[in-house]
Amino acid sequence: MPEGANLDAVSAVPGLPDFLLLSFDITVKLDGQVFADEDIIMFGPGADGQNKFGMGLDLSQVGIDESLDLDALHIESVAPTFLYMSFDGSGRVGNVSFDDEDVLEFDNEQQAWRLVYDGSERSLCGCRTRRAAPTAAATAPRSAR
Ligand SMILES: [Ca+2]
Ligand SMILES: [Ca+2]
Ligand SMILES: [Ca+2]
Repeated sequence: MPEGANLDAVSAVPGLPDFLLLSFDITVKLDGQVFADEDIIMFGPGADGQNKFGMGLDLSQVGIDESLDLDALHIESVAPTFLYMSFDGSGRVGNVSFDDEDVLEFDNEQQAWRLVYDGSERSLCGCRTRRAAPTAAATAPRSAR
C-alpha cells in the first residue's frame, strides 16, 4: 500500500472472488498507474496470474467532480454493473444532487445515476426498490425448528 494512503472503500465483486474494488483517500500510484481518490480501483489477477491494480471505473469520466472523494462503495452486480457509492461532500451528477451522507446508484449500462438513499431523511432506509431487487435474505423462510 502507498505510504500515507488509507483505504476508504472496498467491495467484494459478486461472482469474481479473486477481485476486489478499492478506493483510497488520496491520489495514489500503483503498478505505475495513477488513481485519484474518487476512482474505483480493481485489484485482482492479471493475464499473467499476478495480482495487480487497474482502473475499475474512472468516476470523473462518468460525471463525478474530481474534487470529490469516493468514501463508500458496494458493487451489486457485474453484468449489468450496478454500483452503490457515497462521497465525502456534496455534488451533482446529471440531474441528481447529493450530499456526503447519501448513497447513489450507478447503472453502468445506462450510464445513469440515481439517489437511492437520502441520509438526511429520518427513515432508516429511503431505498426504493429497483426491478426485482434481490431480497432473498429478507424473504427467506426462517430456519424451521
Ligand atoms: Ca477527488
Ligand atoms: Ca476514496
Ligand atoms: Ca459519504
